[in-house]
Amino acid sequence: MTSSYSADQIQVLEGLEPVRKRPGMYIGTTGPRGLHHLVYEVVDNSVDEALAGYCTHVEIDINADGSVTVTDDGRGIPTDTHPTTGKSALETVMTVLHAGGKFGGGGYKVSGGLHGVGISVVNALSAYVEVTVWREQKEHLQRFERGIAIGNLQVKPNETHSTGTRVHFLPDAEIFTETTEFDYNTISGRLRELGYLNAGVKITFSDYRLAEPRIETYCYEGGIKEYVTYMTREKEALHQDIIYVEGEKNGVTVEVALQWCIDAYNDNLLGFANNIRTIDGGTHLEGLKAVLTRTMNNVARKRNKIKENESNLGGENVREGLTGVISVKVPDPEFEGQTKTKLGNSEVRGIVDSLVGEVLNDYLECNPQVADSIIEKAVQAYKAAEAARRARELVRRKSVLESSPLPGKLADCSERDPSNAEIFLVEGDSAGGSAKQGRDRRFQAILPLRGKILNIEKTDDAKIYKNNEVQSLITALGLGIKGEEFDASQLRYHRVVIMTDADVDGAHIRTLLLTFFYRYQRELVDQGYIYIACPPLYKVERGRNHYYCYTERDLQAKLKEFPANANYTIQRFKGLGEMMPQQLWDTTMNPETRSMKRIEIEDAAEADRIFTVLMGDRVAPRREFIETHGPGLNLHELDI
Ligand code: 0RA
Repeated sequence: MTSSYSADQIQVLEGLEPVRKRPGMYIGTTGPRGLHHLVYEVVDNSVDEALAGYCTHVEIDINADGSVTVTDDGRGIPTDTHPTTGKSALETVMTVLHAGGKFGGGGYKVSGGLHGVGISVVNALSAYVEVTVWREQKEHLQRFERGIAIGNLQVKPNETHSTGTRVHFLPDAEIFTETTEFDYNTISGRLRELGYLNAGVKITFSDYRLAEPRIETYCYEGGIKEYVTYMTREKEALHQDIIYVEGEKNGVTVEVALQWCIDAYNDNLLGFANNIRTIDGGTHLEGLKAVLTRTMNNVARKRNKIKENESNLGGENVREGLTGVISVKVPDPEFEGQTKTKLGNSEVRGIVDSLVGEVLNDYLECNPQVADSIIEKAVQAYKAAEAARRARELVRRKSVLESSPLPGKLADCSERDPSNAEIFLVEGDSAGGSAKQGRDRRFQAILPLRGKILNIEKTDDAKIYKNNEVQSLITALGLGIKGEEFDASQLRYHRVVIMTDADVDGAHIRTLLLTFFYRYQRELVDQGYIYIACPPLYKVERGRNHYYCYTERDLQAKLKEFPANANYTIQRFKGLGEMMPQQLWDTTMNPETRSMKRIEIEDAAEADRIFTVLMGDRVAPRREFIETHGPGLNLHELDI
C-alpha cells in the first residue's frame, strides 16, 4: 500500500518527469556543455566499476548517426528483481531518479559534482536508450524512449562467460534544442583526463561520423605522473623525476604529482576530486599549497638559503614554475559554489597536508641539489615580486588613488550596472572609430588598443605594469592586481568582448589579449566574462537584397541558393575599419542579431601548453599554429 511508504522510499521512487521538465537542474544547461554531460555520466559509471576493480576496458563510440555507445567489461548492471519497485534492478536504475548510487554491490561510488546525477537522467533526456547487460551467461536487453521502458527486459542465453554493460543512446533533440552534435575535442579531452586520473584503465574512443573513423586509446600506467609529464613536455624541467605522493587516510585517497620547470613563471596546479576537475579549488588544493609553502620554507632555512632575519617565501614564490596534479577520492564529497566545482570537505585539507609533507620532506632531503634549485627559483621569484610590487604601486598611485581612473581613449557607456554593461576591445583607431559610432552607447563601451599589447608570456610583471595599453586595460576593466583575490564586484563590464580583424594580425592580437587575461587574472576566463566577437567576412549583394557571411562555408552555402545565372557581388571585409558603423552594429554588435563566442577553457592542461607554445620563445610552431587555427582551437569556444 502506497500510504505506508516512508518519505525516504517516496523520494527513491521519484520518476523522471522532473528531469524532462527542468533539465537544467540536473545537467546545468541544455547547451553543448549539458549535452556532453550525458556522455560523461555514462562513462563515469563504467569508470567507477573499473575503480572498484571489476573492469579493465571502457569503449566510447560516437556512431555514424550521432548516437553514442559506451561499453565496459565490468560485472554488468544487476538484472534481478528489485525489492522496492518489483522491477528488474536494471529498469529501476534507468527509470527511477536517484536510484543509481543506492544499489548495494559494494562498488565504491566516487562520482560527484556535476556528474553522478545518475544514469536515469541520461535516460530521461535521450530520444532512446538501449541497455545491454552480459551477466550469468545471459544477454539482457531493454529499450527506453524518453525515459520510458518499451517492453520488458529481453533475456537470451550467452555462451561466453564474459560480463559487461553497453549503453547506447541518442540525445533528445526536443531537449537539446541548440545542438545534439558531439564535439570530438571536448570528449577526447575529458576521456584523456579520465585516463590519466585512473591509472591502468584502458579507454578507447572512436568517432565513426567521418568516412575515415578516428580511433584513440588512452591508457596510462603512470597515471597522474604521466599527466604531469604530458603537461610539461614543452618546458624545461628543473628536476628529472616527478615528485609523486600516494596515500590514504580515513577513506580519503590522495595522489599528487609535481614538477618544477625552469622557463615557466606561472603555476599550473590542477585539482580533481572524485575525477571531477575542481575549477574553483577547495580544501585539497588549500592543503597542498599550505604544505608546499611550509615545507619549502623549512628546508630553505635548514639549508641556510633564508637567513634568520629574512622573511619567509610566499606561496606564490614557491609555486612559480610548478606544474602539478592533485587527485583525491572522497567517499562523501561536498561540492560547493555556484558551479559545484569547489571541494568543501574540511577533513581533506589536513589529510593532504600530512601525507604530502612527509614525502616531500624526505624527497628534498635525499635530493639536496633539487631542493637548492627549487629554492633558488623561489628566491628569485620573491625578488621579482618585490620589484613588481613597487612598479604596481606606481600604477595604483597614478590611476586608482589619484582618481583619474579611466583611460582617455575609453568611450564609456552610460550603464552603471556591470551585469548589463559590455566593453569591446578593438584594434587600432580606425576600427575604434567605426565601433564608437556604431555602438549603443547606453550599455556598450569601446576601448581602442594601439598596436600589439605586450606578450605577457615573455615579460616580467614589472614591465607589464609599465605598459600603456596594459594600464588602460586594467583601469578600464576595473581589474585588481595579479595574484590577489579576484573581486568580480570590481569588474566594470560583465562582457569583455575582443573584437579584432578576421586576419592573421587580428588573430595574433586576440591571442595576446587572451594570454593576458589567462595569465593575469584567470578567473576572468574561468568565470566566463571573456567573449570573442564574430564579424562577417563577406557581404553578398544580389538585386535589392544583401547577406552577410561569417565563414567561407556560409558564403558557399549562400551562393548555392542562387540560381545559376544570378548576378551578384561579393565584398570581402579586410578589416573592421572598412565597415560602416551601421554595418558593424548590424552584424557584430547588436545583441539581437550578432553571433559571439564565449571563451571556456575545458581542458586546462591543454590550454596551459597551448599558451606556452603560442607565446613562448619558439616562433615557428606559433606562427604555424595561428595561421592554421587561430588561437581558439583548444579553448572550446561556445557559440552563444
Ligand atoms: C550496481 C551494482 C553492481 C554493478 C553495477 C551497479 C554496475 C553499473 C554500471 C553502469 C555501467 N557499467 C556498470 N557496471 C556495473 C554490482 C553487481 C554485482 O554484485 O555483480
